[in-house]
Amino acid sequence: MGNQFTDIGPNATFLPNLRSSHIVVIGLDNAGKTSLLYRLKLREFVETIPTKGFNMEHIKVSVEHSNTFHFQVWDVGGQEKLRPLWKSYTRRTDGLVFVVDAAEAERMEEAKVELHRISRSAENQGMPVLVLANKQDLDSAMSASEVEKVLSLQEMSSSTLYHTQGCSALDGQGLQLGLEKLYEMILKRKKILRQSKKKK
Ligand code: G3D
Ligand code: MG
Repeated sequence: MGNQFTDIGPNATFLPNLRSSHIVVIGLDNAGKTSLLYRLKLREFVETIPTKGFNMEHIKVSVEHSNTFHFQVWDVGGQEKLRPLWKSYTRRTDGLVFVVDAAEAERMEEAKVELHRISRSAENQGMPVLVLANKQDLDSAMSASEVEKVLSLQEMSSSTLYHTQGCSALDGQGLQLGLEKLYEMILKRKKILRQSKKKK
């Protein structure tokens, strides 16, 4: 597994000539990550490279009117044994998508611990975070604002831009909006970084 990881690490550029954002998709097992990726890929399939232990998937998504942007999406299994790898996956990425099963209140604390662990790690300081409160098609699902509260997103570092979006991988609701918000945050962060560089 170690070799595979370095062979096709997050820096591998499969779409060299395209304007692309590096997005990492993570979350506990059963949150709906794979389902979300499949839902997104219906728009336009680019490439999927399944490997032992994790999937690397590329998708192309339309964001706003005529703009099309390329997302490299990493679907990392949320299983216990893979969690220490999350930090490596999330290095040098533009944005993080954290998927939670909004209908599973019992696992929110577990999800919260993992999300804060990742967002606190030095490499990810300031990386925009889109939380997808998935499975909104279920009556028992917590709303986006309830999820935001229970995950204590306001406790993340003050430099971290975040947004919580309710969605459903089942019917697709909320996905486009969520990605648009993520893209806005990425642009905003790039602008902030440029401005702070100029000041130095
Ligand atoms: P993961 O990749 O994060 O581990 P999966 O999660 O995409 O494999 O999804 C786990 C289970 O949740 C699957 O059910 C899947 O169909 C279901 N699921 C994912 N997204 C949604 C959603 O938006 N609404 C509902 N109702 N179910 C969803 P199974 O039964 O196949 O295990
Ligand atoms: Mg999966």
